[in-house]
Amino acid sequence: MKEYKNILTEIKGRVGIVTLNRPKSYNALNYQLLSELMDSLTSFDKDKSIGAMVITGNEKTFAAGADIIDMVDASPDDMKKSPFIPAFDLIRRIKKPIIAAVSGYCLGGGCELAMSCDLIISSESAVFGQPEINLGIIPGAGGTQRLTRAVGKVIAMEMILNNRTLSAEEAYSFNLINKIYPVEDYLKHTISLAQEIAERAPLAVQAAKEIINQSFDVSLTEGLQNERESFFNLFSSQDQKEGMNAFLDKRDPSWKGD
Ligand code: DAK
Repeated sequence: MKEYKNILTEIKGRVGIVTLNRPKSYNALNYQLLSELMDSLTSFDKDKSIGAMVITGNEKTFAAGADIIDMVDASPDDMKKSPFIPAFDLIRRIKKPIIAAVSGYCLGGGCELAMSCDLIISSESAVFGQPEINLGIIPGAGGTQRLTRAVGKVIAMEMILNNRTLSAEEAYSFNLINKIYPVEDYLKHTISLAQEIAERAPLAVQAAKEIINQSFDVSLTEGLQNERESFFNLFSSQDQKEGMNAFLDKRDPSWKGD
């Protein structure tokens, strides 16, 4: 396994796990961390033995946002060249499901990173927020869009205009996250969920992820068309034959991912 400076990587069963690892700066997303994150997600996505990924931090912090030291003297042109842009674009192209396992601070770019994942599992101590207004900026990696789609306009307005933070309970009640567990075992539960998904038919899982995520971008008519095409395509896979034959034979399917 490759050695990185700002993240740790690990494979458990069919799950690739990335742990953000700059605890002294509350996992602030500096440029090197982002490039390591891109590298690790890309290699997990290419690895056929992996079916799903988890991005996590530590119990105190998922990530407190972009590293403010990297941005303090930046010009608009500097920001246009920021690795935030390729990193967040790359996460959108990852084919396998990614689950964010969040505990403690999940702020700014950290909250945007969690929202770029496909599911979010949180510990009871999680705090979600978009505090960029305190720095004289707005969210720039999807916060205004993904947060609004998840929690609705009025809560997003309060969070982004006035730095309202959400507890785990509130985030759950506003549909921002999937589940809450005690701090001691939120990560264990996240990895189990990722493993369950990773053991399912890989092509169908990836097709479902793609079409659900596309639904935020397209009209209902286009989305239904995309769904239908993807559905038809799966009938050219061996896994579809295997899944249906296994059902009829009353046995467990054995997925090949082709
Ligand atoms: N950046 C750099 N350092 C940070 C940091 C951050 N985001 N967050 C925390 N730290 C550092 C602190 O400076 C401190 O460092 P030392 O003084 O020990 O050297 C250390 O972590 C501990 O922090 P505190 O002393 O402040 O600890 P507290 O427990 O009192 O408070 C806190 C914890 C997380 C509530 C607080 O540190 C905090 O408010 N942090 C900043 C949160 C924030 O404002 N986040 C938003 C950042 S802006 C882009 C798209 C998006 C973005 C960027 C580019 N493009 C499209 C190009 C995203 C922007 C953002 O995320």
